[in-house]
Amino acid sequence: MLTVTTAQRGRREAELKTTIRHELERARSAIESLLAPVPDGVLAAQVSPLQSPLVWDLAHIGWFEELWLLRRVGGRAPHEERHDELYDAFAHVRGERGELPILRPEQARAYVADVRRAALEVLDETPLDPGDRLLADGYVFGLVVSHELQHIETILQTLQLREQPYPALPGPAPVGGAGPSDVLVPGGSFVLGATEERWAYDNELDAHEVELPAFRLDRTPVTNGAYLAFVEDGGYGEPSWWSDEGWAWRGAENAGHPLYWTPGPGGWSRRRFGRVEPLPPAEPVQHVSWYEADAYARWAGRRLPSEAEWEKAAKGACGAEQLLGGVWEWTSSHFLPYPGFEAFPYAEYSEVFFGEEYRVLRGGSWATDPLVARPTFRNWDYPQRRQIFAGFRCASDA
Ligand code: AVJ
Ligand code: FE
Repeated sequence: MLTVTTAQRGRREAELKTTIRHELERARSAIESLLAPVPDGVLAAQVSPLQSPLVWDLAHIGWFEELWLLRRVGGRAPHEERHDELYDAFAHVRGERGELPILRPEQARAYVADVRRAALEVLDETPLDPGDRLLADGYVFGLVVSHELQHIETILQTLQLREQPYPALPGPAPVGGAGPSDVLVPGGSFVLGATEERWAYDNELDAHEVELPAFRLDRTPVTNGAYLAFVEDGGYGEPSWWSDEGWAWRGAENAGHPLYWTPGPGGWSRRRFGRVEPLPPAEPVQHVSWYEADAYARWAGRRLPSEAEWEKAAKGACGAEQLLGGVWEWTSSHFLPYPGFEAFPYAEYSEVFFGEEYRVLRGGSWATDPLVARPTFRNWDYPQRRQIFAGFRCASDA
């Protein structure tokens, strides 16, 4: 029989709702365990102009869930009108949020718990109508899960900026194993973009064929040890390795090494979650700007891969390793729409950021949840940003 019976449809929907409940709970316990060791005074503090106070992230997660699940799907009234202004990321820049009349930690915890209780009621009550794009495959619930998971990383960036010790955390796996320094990715076409991912973001669509000439790609991300050779070779003092913009950035920042590194008589050290430790040479380099990645590549006689090259390598068996879940990898690409792009379900996720101001990062870091760190996921940031868990690998024409 070719038709799907009502009973089969009902069972599939029940399974999907179980998955959604589980993912919502998984995201929330990750957020709660990250924030648990942080005193309320620190939660409310503006740690850096680059980041929101941690308690803003928490309430913003709840506000986003309220907006999409309670109000949009459930048709419920706003919890508090003023939250729309306080927790909309476009209303105030991150560096100003500590000055706003935002919820105090205990209020924020109560707010997100209230929203979650109501969101689970909405999930129970709402048929996941396959004819409604927002509800088909539980898309809007997936959006809320993905959003919360992405804020795990924002919170970790803030905790890394602090000088006070935070409980030990895993990091990117060291680069090891025998193998060539780079691999050949044969020329030919492949499909760029999401085809199977049910909760793909609009910017991963439309999937389309892309033809690429053969290229070479580093087998692994650039390590601290390899990057140190650039530093010690005087790479930060040689303008010919840098783009004009990169050289201007380097001068304005007076940058001489990645963020969190310190030179010392006994060698280089780095600060990680409030602890200063010897620089681990085999670990992928992190906390470099796009400008630094670009300069290193020029010094090494290479270039950065485009995002299409990166995704082709990540989707095929070319022998490249540690592409997912180690460090975000800067690419040479600006953040631009794929052909046929349509903002869904809102322009403020991707569309308003398209343009030449941003560079695309791929792969996800050790701080990125595996649901997000997928081969098609596109992250973007300003080329000067260094607080993100970003490194890179190099490429060259074959
Ligand atoms: C995809 C990481 C660029 O932090 O601005 C979080 C993720 N969007 N809340 C960002 C996001 C809305 C986004 N990045
Ligand atoms: Fe957000």
